[in-house]
Amino acid sequence: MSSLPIYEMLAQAFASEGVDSLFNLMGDGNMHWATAMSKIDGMRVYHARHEHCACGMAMGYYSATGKTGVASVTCGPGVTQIATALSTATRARVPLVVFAGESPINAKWYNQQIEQAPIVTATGAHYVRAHSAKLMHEYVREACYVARHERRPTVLGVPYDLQKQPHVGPSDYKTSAAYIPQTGRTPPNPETVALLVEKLSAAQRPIIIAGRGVVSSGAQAAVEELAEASGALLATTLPGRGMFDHNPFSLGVAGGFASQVARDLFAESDLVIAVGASLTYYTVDGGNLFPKAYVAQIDERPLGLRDGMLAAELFVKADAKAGVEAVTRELRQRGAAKNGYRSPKIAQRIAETPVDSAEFSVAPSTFDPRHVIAALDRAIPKDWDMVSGSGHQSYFQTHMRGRKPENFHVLREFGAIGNSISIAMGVAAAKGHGKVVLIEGDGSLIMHIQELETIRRHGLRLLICVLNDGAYGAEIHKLRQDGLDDSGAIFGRPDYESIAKGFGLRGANIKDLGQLPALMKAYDAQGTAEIWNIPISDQVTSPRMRRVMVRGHGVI
Ligand SMILES: Cc1ncc(C[n+]2csc(CCOP(=O)(O)OP(=O)(O)O)c2C)c(N)n1
Ligand SMILES: [Mg+2]
Repeated sequence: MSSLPIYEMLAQAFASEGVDSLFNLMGDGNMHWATAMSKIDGMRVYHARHEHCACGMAMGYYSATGKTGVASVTCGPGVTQIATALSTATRARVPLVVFAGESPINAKWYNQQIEQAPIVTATGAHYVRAHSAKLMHEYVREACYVARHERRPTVLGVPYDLQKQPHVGPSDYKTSAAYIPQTGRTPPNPETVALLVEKLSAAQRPIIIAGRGVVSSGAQAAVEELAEASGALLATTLPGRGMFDHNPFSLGVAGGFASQVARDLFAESDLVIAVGASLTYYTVDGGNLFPKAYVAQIDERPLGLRDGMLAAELFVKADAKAGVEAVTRELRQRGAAKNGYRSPKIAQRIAETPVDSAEFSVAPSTFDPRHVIAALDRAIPKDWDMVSGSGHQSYFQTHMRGRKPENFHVLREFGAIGNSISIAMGVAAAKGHGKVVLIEGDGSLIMHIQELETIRRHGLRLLICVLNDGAYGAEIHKLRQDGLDDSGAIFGRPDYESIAKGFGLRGANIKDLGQLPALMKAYDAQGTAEIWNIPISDQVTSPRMRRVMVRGHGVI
């Protein structure tokens, strides 16, 4: 038995879970616990300026390390602030634990009282209502277990008067890891493998789309081998971006962000096999990407109905590596390898077709965003971590090349702008090497600009490149198309050089893309975060936006 206050014991339980970083904003409900956390040996505590950003940092930490992110907010207004972050984490299946207080259970009245559970569960997150002093260990374990095992954000609500009472249970804590089933790789059912091999043998133009499941299962080489044996072209989901950039038969990303040549080749495909990819609305471009293809999926968690559509017609339920290797084995046993969709002509087409060759008139002193991305791709070393921002500009950065998906951080499933600065901060905190770039829109960045202060105070090192069209680009293009006044979405280009400097960081307004290599050297040579403010044209629309404009609807 221990006589520690409960908040101390709770902090020790989190430390036993292997937590080494906490992203926090204090109030009545969490300040005792957060302070106890900060006294634990080796614990790094980051204090953000907005609760949403504390959660965003924890999500970035997860994206960079694969470990559960831990954030903390106070009760009441601290919890209402994080509805967007929780929804984002739910959609992106991010294991996240948020320690929130709860209003005191023994008070007759408390101004910050609100029913937290419905707010949290409405986002899809799990809520643990920790009201029994005896069960505190169980609560922490449940929160960590659900976050990790279900890849779902979880909020732990502990009334703050209860936190100050002495802990009455046993002092030893059994971690959630002991409760997580270790089942090893799921092998495929040989019957479904045989069905898929039949389809693959008959296909003339197969394409394999690899998703995040391929990365987590270490199946990249196995997927390339299957593609070669079956004559399939290769593509990835957006989070899998860059996986096969070295392969001459790689089309880059599938979906609404696909290049022109990828779209053309997908349009003629007769078989698409998704591996470790859940075939979201975005990956299949709302059903428009491969209308002629028979679709099969190899996945641990096959979903028949995905985003309102039939995801696939044949499902091989398996770990990506085990499933793909079984299909390749069976295919080889059945006969010789075939060329399928592969030929020197196709490789040449892939290599030579520009991503998008549409022409626009670009106003003086602004840049074509496609040229900006090409210049950034040359200036930023390939091994850097890259965080993808939101808005219309995010299309362009998708086409940077030769960067591994392990270093690519994109958590945009909920479609909320304003998240990426804190996600990038979490990546920078976890990596600690300063080789992190956030490419972001001007409107998204300013939504949580206060976090530049957090960056400065904690000495976080990252490079922020703003593709600044002086507007909510996503909105102006749609409004213009519909013949409406766009002025409500135009703000003028913020002077991010001065903003950065005002927060004690470095900044540069880019006048010439030729400056970038020298600026890169200067960034490397010092220890402070930096913003490059790059004025882009508000006339250049992405192919994705142009299609949305033609169809007159769509999700962007
Ligand atoms: C929280 C939230 N508010 C509003 C929107 C609507 N929205 C989508 S894109 C966008 C514009 C983002 O502007 P910016 O970051 O400058 O990127 P751009 O589209 O200009 O490239 C807005 C306001 C949203 N998706 N999320
Ligand atoms: Mg903008």
